[in-house]
Amino acid sequence: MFKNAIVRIPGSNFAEGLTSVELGIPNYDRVLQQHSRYCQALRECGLTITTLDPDLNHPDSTFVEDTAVLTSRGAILTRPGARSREGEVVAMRQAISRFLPTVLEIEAPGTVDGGDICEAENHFFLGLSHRTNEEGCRQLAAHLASQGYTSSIVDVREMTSILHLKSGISYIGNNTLVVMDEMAGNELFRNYNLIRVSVEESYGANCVRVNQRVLVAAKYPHLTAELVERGFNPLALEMSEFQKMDGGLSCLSLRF
Ligand code: CIR
Repeated sequence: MFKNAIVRIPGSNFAEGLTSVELGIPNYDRVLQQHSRYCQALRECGLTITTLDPDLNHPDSTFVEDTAVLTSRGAILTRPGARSREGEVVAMRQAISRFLPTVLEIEAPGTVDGGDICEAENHFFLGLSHRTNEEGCRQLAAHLASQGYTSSIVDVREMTSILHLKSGISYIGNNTLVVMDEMAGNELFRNYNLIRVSVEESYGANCVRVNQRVLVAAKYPHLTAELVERGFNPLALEMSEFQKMDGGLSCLSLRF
């Protein structure tokens, strides 16, 4: 069960962040509305939210998930792979240390974005991507092992349609992975129940189990129906403005 979440209000320069997609410029009013609804959804799932102020020095800083890997055994601060995002970790260290010890961190030349790290109970999938490098994976695997977790690496560097591992895969409990079709054949996932997501709905593969609900991006009817069929309780959220900046549902919060 999660009890808490940390979020950061998007800054007025949110649209100046990094993106690799051409879906248009985010509308700031809608960004704030969607973010506020997202926070409300977390509250509906029973979480107490710590809300950080906008950080205009870091336009991508609303994507807080990338700055830390939180487990029930402690926090590991990351070292984001994009130069413009490195400074985001300093503020996050302070915010997290109110709740959890933050003695472990990724050090140069390692890089890790939290969006590449998928927790599946006691095992972690570490996405080797253009943000998370081999040294980052090595350090993180060692930190996780020190907390009693196993891990394996999933190389997504050739998958041009996704930024992070979790853009294409999510663990939602009950031994179930939601996974985009392109990744579903990976041997590492063979012992899981898979909910496969078609190319048309692939943005929906980034969903988040929060206590009794599964937060899922709105407008993906097949995925939502399949979640219901498999006994999950989806809560659909409009994410259009974050999608324009390559952001998925999971990246807007750190949950613990
Ligand atoms: C970036 O490119 O870093 C941001 N614009 C989006 C980060 C999304 N993070 C995530 O999915 N975990």
